[in-house]
Amino acid sequence: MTAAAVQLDAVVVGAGFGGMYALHKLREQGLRVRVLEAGADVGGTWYWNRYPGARCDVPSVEYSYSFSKELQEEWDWTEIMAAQPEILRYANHVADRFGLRKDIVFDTRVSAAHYDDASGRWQIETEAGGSFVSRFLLLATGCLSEPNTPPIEGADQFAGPVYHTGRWPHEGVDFSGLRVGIIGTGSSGVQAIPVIAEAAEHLTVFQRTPNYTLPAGNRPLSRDQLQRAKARYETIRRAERRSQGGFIFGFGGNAFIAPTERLLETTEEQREAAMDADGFASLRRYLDIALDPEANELACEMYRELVRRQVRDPDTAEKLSPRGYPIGCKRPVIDTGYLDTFNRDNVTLVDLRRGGIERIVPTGIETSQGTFEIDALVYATGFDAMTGTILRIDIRGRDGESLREAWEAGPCSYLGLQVHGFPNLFTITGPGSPSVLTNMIISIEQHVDWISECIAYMDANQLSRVEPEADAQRAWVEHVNEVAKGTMLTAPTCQSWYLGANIPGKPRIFMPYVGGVGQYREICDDVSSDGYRGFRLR
Ligand code: N01
Repeated sequence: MTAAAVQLDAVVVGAGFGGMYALHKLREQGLRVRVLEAGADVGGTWYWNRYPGARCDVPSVEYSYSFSKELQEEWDWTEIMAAQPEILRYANHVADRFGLRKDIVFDTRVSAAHYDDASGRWQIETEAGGSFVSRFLLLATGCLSEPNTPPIEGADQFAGPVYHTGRWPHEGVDFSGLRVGIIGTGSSGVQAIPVIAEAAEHLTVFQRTPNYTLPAGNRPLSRDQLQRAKARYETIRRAERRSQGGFIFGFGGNAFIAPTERLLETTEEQREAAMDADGFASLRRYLDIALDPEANELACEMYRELVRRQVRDPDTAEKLSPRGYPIGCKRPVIDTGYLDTFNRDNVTLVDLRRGGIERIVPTGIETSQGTFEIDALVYATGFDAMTGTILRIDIRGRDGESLREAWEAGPCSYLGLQVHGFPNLFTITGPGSPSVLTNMIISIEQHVDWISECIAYMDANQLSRVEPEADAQRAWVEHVNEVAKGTMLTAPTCQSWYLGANIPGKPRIFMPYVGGVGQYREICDDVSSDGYRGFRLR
């Protein structure tokens, strides 16, 4: 350790919504805090993901901080689900309003964090050679922040510009007059494709797995809707905190239909009538799609029928039809005009199930179906989710054990908050917590509040170290697996990033906690009010 190391109570890694709130909360508690952020400014996911069409899929009245009534009152969202620039403006407003920037070190990537048991301190190093010493280390590194670029032969030979949706240039990209190729049709691809298709001369979409995507139903948020939501904010927030997903769609609009019917109890005529009346949104009506494989398969068939109705060319419709995995096994995808994009003359869909990518050449992409010439290439190929960014840091715990070793067979934690062997290290929305299955901001606030209360309890009781017991951690991991079992999320045919299945060699473990925001909060509160049951406090 160099003499110049900055001495702190807490180091927070990441200045997205998690890190910003952690800084505010812990600073208010009187702690000396520093946030270390790899980017040049705040916003996390909304700082990096500036690709065309990027937008939230949770209503912004709900996907926003609830910790400050004044903040809630003064910020006016303009659309039901805000686009990336508006969310980034909001993040900047929060940083200014609460004076956060003075304690954030930007353009600083953490390379290592080693725990010294003798002093009870974390020693944190940055890639640029900076050193920090801190009692607590909070990883607010985001669940989807380590971009995945698949290794494709010849990729470095491509002559034109190459982009990744998760690292989009801040000055934007002008695709006019260009033949663009895009690989990937997850949430990012599905949002970007319609917008790029409008700008480019030609767009070729390389699709490995078609997705079940439902219309976003986004629209401007009227003054009246906003005022009604603001008037009900307390009720909305209380309901979110008790809910399954951390949202209730309580913004005064009606874009979302609450499921109340059973698909298996409908007749063919009723299903036809539902599809005629509501199109894809009709699939939101049925409760049993998420629960019953037979209902799910029927819903998949309805989905394919709706694709055939929407997409003019029958072969393209067939290519866009998902098969062999259930609706609900992957993160739900919502779109604005996605399927209609494939009715455009300047869009070609390459179904990689009929022959995969063989290599990238300077002028395009070679597949076993032929070569597709392109001038610019976009990877919409997702992330090494939930663990990628954490494990990129060389983290070593009490006995010098590395977190990479501890998580070799998949991430283990107690409550998704702490890892045995790594005292005073907290993960904000880490694996084993509801995180990505929920409204992230509600889950972030719950984690930060719990961690700050734990630190306050330690300070009040002159305790210096907190760490989960091995048994408590084992029991929690079993519980996380148990509740995920039998859901569509862990169906044997499911290949999702929730399971790590998108990264070759990553252990297949279901990472988030399915129990829901309300139940999870009760468990965490019960643990803390029971003297931090399962944690060893020294
Ligand atoms: O990433 P993904 P994403 N050759 O992993 C394909 C959040 N998010 O960035 O399915 C060819 O979902 C891959 O194909 P396959 C949200 O939580 C939210 O789109 O593996 N293709 C897939 O089509 C989301 O779930 C919002 O067969 C390859 C795509 O790339 C998460 O971020 C918006 C390939 C990756 O899809 C990730 O979404 C955007 C290869 N070698 C993102 N490798 C909203 O709030 C991968 N693919 C709306």
